[in-house]
Amino acid sequence: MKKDGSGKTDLFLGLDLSTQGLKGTLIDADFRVAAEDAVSFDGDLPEFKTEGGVHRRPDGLTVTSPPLMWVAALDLLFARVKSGGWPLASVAAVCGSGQQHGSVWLKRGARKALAKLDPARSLREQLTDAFSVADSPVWMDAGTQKQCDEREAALGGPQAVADLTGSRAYLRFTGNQIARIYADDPAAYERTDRIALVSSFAASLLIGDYAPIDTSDGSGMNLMDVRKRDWSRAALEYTAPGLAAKLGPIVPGHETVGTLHAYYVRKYGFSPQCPVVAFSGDNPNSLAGLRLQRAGDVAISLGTSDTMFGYVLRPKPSGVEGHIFANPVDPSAYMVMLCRMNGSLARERVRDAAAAGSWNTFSGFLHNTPAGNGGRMGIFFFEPEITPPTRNTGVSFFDADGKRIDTLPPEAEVRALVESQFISLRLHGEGIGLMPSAILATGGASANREILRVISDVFGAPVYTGEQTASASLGAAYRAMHGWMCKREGRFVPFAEAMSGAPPFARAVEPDAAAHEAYNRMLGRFAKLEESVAG
Ligand code: ADP
Ligand code: XUL
Repeated sequence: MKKDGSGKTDLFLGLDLSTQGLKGTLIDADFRVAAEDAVSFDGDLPEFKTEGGVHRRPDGLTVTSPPLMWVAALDLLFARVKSGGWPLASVAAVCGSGQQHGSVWLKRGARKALAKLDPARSLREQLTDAFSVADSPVWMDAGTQKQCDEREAALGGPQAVADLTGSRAYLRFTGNQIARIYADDPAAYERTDRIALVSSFAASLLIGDYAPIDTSDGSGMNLMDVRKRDWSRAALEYTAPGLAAKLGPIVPGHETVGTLHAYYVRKYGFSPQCPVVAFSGDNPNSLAGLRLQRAGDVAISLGTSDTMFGYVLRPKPSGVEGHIFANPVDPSAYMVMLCRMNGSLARERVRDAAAAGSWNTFSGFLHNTPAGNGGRMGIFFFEPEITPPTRNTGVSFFDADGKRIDTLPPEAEVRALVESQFISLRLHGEGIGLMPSAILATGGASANREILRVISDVFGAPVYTGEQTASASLGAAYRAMHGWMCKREGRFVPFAEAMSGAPPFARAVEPDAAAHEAYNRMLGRFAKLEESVAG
């Protein structure tokens, strides 16, 4: 899959419309990153007066972004990369990513405006009047508690909502945001012709028509039947009248949704007939970016918070925690995701308190203490935790008999922290069907081999590393390549096959059988202690 037949090298473009900016990543057919560039909303488009890409209302709950800013960013990025010499005529396919859950409200007439985009004028000029809601709610918005409670009550409780849609009702999930806008401003809802996600909106700009939502990003709405991968009539009913028509169709992530509008061909020099593959959410794109490709492949991103997500065939939706999404690269699989708040920031706090602020000392303590910590355990909720959900904060230590104790020696405290983080991830992951057979570690703390060793032993799985971080724009570029292959071959090409030429990840740590056994024996006791602290 090197050449496109015309002798030109095929390039694949991934875009990422995130909270703070718009990024583009161009890769070649050998999976090498050929170029990257980005636009920052605050810095490059100051007239929209965003902070971190958003507007926060004084109520402390409502967080929005102007969709016209996203429109302006697209022209700005393309103008920049064109003048930077990117060979846009060699782009074989485009795909993209959007922050999850945010919605874009297009009013009647928008479809026509998209269709007749004129390269002599800017996108922004031509789409100023396209929106029925000028400020789009984004994923940080938390003003929908009432709608979430109503949804769960109407559909039979949190577990029933999770069984149906993949997640219990969450404040940021789009269906609850839609219900709120309908309640607050029914006239705006009435004026609306199409409600897009940030991802499908960006794709719509590119094809000059309404692009369908993909099933993976569509899973972040509390509106889709996650097993049937189609809108749930019951879930739509409790949201707003006539919603199905406003949402339009839903398609699997590998499908092509159209070709680039002539606007981009004439203005920026893209080749005519360049296919646009369905855009998806940033987390689904990160799964593709890390090339998870078979059931049991799991990524653990050790950033500010720790996120674990994986490629799963048999998920177990939870009414308490975690998310089940349709898998963006496999129409018969799922993506399961969990987030722990107390990740790197907790490790830094214990490093500072117990290891004199040194990662070296911290790692040395891990190296010199036994797996299982002689039965001593700690539960560390410096911040209210998401998994398990709790508002209780504080640190609790326990001796080998499960009795509370005030302190642990520094080296045991470091071990107690790291073991608790990953035993907890394993427990809660198993609860929703995440059982890793191979783990790809990314993010800042994946540089720490002693932490990787604990992860490998807790899960009993090898840990791989790569230079790659969980990058949504790179994932979008891979998905552009995948979708392009599916279209070219007229069949569903397994993602593993599409990615077979990519450089392998390095196998960093093998699990130790005895250590893994020690952790297996700790699980039950840990679960009880964690529950007693979380309440
Ligand atoms: P984010 O993308 O969430 O900002 P990163 O993935 O860049 O986070 O990770 C940054 C974190 O990595 C820092 O907060 C730091 O705690 C952690 N980190 C960096 N080096 C090490 C190390 N050697 N051992 C453990 N943690 C580390
Ligand atoms: C995921 C979520 C965030 C946004 C960020 O559920 O809300 O990760 O997708 O862009």
